[in-house]
Amino acid sequence: MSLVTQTPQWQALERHWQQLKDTRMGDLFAADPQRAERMTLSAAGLRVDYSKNRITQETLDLLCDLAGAVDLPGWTRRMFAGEPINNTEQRSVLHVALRNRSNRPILVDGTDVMPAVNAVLDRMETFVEQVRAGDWKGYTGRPITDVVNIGIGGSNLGPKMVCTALGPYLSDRLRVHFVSNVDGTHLVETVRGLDPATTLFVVASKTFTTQETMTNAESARAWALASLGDSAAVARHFVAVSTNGQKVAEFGIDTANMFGFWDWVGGRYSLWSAIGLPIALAVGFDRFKELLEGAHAMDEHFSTADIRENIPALLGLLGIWYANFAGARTHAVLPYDQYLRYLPAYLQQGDMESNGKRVTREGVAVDYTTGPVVWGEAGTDGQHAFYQLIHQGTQLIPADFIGAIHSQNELGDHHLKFMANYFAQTEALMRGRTYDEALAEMLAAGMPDERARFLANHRTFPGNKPTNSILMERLTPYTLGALIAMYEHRIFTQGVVWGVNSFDQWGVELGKQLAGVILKELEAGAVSGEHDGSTAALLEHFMQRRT
Ligand code: G6Q
Repeated sequence: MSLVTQTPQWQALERHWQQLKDTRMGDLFAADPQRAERMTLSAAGLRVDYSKNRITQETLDLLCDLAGAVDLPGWTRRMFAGEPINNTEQRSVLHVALRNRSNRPILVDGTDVMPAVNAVLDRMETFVEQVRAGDWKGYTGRPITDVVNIGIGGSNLGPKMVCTALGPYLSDRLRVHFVSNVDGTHLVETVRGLDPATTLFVVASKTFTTQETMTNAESARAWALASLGDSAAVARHFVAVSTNGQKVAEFGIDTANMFGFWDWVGGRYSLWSAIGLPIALAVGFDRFKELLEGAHAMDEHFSTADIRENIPALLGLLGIWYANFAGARTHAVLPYDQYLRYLPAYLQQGDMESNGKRVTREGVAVDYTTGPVVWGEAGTDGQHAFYQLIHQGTQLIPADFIGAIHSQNELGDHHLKFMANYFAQTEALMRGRTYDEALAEMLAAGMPDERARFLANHRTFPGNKPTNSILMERLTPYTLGALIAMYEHRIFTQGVVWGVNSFDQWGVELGKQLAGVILKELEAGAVSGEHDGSTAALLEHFMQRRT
């Protein structure tokens, strides 16, 4: 199996970058008045303008040839058909089935998964309605006012991000909180002020063995029972979301209060499953369904549109262009929406855990860059912090700007000011400012010639920085679902080009093992394992100071 770098399509792109690397985007716009129109696509409520990229029609043709060479359409078909494309874990990858609102059969080992998916959705709906209506009573007969989701990684980031993003849709009488970190502070600070009699814990863990989650769940149970007294109260105050019924029962949660999912749902792709229970509790089941519908609309687009008109595929290919041919090492996600403030952290996991891989599906070491570092911050805060480096630093940082035409909180002229920044930044990143422009501006302002000439270099911006502008009418459950699914398929596209398995996470598994070994030593109060000098000294120091 040859690496993608040996394909003629890859090599053509390498040559093409050499030809194009000094081309100015401004010149490309000047030469083609239709460029913005030609390089804008719409689907599932999202409008994506990718014209401010360092590309020509030839670049797009070559990138699409590359997608053909790695058989992106074939891999897409295989994913949607339930084939076990997660080859190291021998699993299907079917988050698309969780939001398959068409109910078209999707087979895993010859069995249609849709009846099981729909059955869990039905159970979730019944439960959510009971809790939201106040009909699900706590042990003392009082309705639930607070839900605490205990989970980490994929069992936390997605629901937390979505519950924050859907702020305007939150219930007034049911607050949802998230505890993930095993640092006791997280649980203590979260339950401070909550009443055990009206608090419901959702213990969310695919495996139900994750150290952080199980530790937090046990402490939460102790906190609840310290006040409620009777262990029978657990049945009214704890529900589980898991694939592991046996462990759920061992923990003491009645499996009647367990919402299941399946091994073909990866943690970081699981917010569409029962892991989304806190979302449905927070915004109501109808809104949760709208979220699924938006994602489904994006799935339909991704699985049917030609690559040239396919938003996630093109965004993925543009990322390949910068990472593998232009030398970019990071990708910035910059939402101009305060409700989307956790989106960068969510995508950081989605992307970096999926494509942070060093061998191909076949286990061959790659000789090219794979997943970039994904980072970002909600605008305009980032502008007053790290944008400096994007504008004038030495690294090439492609960036996605995400915004909405209507704010969920129209307050005076805030939204116009906010979006003025959104538009101005992508324009400035592309245009830059030449030495002569900087100089002329300072001289016109009356600055002495010598001082202006000294400062002109500092005030010069190279520009030609690539951005995508993603706009939606309004941030709703539907558009949010579409946006998340767009990024999932962008990640998928890149994984296919790099030939990696985007759906395993052996690095995460390693972390789980390592901490277990050291914990035993900390509990025993003595270093017994084999450690490097630094780790051994750190452990000794820590244990001495604890006694
Ligand atoms: C996600 C990862 C990882 C996982 C957590 C929690 O894709 O596998 O982030 O979600 O480690 O695992 P559990 O849900 O099994 O507790």
